[in-house]
Amino acid sequence: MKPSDHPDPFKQARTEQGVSEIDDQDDPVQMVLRLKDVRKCAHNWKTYSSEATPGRIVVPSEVNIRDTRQIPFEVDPPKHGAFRELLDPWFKRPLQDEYRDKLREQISALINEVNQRDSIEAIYGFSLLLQSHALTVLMNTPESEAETFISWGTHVFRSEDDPLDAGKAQQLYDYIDQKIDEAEASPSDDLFSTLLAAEVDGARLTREQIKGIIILTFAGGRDTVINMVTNTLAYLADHPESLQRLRDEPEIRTRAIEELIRYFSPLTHMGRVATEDAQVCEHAVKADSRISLCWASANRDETVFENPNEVVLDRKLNPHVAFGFATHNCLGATHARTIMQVLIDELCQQVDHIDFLSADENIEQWGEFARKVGYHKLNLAFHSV
Ligand code: EMZ
Repeated sequence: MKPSDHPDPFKQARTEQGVSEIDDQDDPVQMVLRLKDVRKCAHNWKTYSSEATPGRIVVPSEVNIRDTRQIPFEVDPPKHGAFRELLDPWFKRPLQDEYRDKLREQISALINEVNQRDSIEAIYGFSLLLQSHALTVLMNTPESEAETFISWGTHVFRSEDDPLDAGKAQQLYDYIDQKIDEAEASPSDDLFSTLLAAEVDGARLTREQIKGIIILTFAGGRDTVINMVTNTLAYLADHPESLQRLRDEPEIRTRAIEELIRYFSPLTHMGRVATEDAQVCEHAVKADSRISLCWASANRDETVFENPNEVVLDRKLNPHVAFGFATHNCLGATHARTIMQVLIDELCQQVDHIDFLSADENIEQWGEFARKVGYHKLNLAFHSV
């Protein structure tokens, strides 16, 4: 085992049963573990709904810290489609040169800075900064807002000793309320103002709907992007030959990024609520009970991926589901992929190698499964080319 490895805790349960039940705040969840079943259930939104009580499809459930429905994430078709139509153009802006150039400027400056230091703690000294600055580009708000985002830490609903921190959540809700007020008073071209002016099915969005979209924008891509970036740095530190290969063979970078996303699967799983009695892998799923689509397990499914527990940088067939699948595939995926492209390009250009100094792993516990999702601390030393 190398320090940057992420073992697969689901193998036995996936191959033997295909599902495994865990408890979550006395509201059990049947985890679906095989790729084929995960895709089937994700596709079947009529039986496995996302439109339950707000927060209930998230595992751990957020019903106790959130009343606002996140949009489009907690809305089913056909309404879901109308919201996606409104939001897709905004969330596809990362494909524009100007957007990419802004990210490049931010990420290049950050790498240049860490290159000068003897060592850094990568989460608070790199990934959190990168995610927060990039978020200002996604929201089209002044870059100075990043300071506020940084002050919230790595998860908007979780703090170090509390996996569901109501006080912390309130901070985010207050910020959003204040920004909507400001946008009402003096509109700009940021996401708040754009949503205030937008219509869905011929009607203006309600304030609650705008909040639901913005909360998702803040919460959905927070710890996931931070873990993705941190895990990538740890991997490249541990595998200098891979950094060299990415430098020498730029044509494999797109594949390499998908492979890293598959391997790290920053979001372990996402829930659904059954609307009727159903069955997964011969296990009964009762109406109104929860299942989870375990992207992390599906992405190591040995019946689909050859050498699933290895990072194969130029993996050719890679039908991973790290960004979800079907109706609810990730709205922020283009932003996340663009961050990864710019990050890899800039690392190849500016960094000769990275020393892995020490790490404190972040292990999630889901019932019997202990899954490494990233790090609490990761100390690295960057060496410029
Ligand atoms: C929800 C979720 C979305 C949830 C795609 O994932 O991300 C989680 O980190 C949040 O806690 O509220 O936004």
